[in-house]
Amino acid sequence: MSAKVTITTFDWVPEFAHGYVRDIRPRWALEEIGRSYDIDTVPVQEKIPEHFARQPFGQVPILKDGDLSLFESGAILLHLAEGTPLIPDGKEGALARQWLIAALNSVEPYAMQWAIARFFDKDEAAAARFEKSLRGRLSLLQDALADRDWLTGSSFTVADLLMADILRAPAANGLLDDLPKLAEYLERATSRPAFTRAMADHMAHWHAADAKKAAASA
Ligand SMILES: N[C@@H](CCC(=O)N[C@@H](CS)C(=O)NCC(=O)O)C(=O)O
Repeated sequence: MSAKVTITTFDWVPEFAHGYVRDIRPRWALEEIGRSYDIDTVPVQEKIPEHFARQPFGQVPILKDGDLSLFESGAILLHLAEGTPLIPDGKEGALARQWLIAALNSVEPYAMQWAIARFFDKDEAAAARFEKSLRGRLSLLQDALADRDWLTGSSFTVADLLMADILRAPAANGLLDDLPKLAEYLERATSRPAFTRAMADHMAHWHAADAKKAAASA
């Protein structure tokens, strides 16, 4: 029986970030493997030294597992998934690690530069340029997936969890509309009960944070 772990996330984020803060990744993984967890928070508005001591860039998520404190959602996912069906044995496990790194290194940067230009900088010309390169990446990803259900073959792995999470924002903005196989892949991943539970808890956290903020300023 594994010990309970703690995910650290922010104490509040603006509404546009609800659903997308990366604590959803360890939440989802923990739901998949049936491990319970606690949530604690760090202040988002005035970041504290204790936060930077655990996450040098002042970001979330951070995981605490016994006396181990880990940052980087990819490293956290690998840590949680090792020894569970999220990383199968042998060759398929190597492929799962490969695809997890591909998600982080070969897909997420394209999604991030598009999201930053479009939603943070509101720079339409840059957003259009980055959207074009993101669409190119997504199309290649769909080709690579071919007719498989999951990236490594027939079983859902930690790589699918991460890749699907990265695809959610582009999909919500229509970028998968002309990529039906990738859209079906995302739907397959996010219709898993573990994702539904993780997302419900993630959203409940932000709604409680909003209510607390409103009460404090009343
Ligand atoms: N590469 C990091 C990125 C973490 C990240 O961007 N976290 C966002 C929330 S989803 C954050 O903390 N943003 C606040 C900031 O960068 O100051 C990871 O995957 O853990």
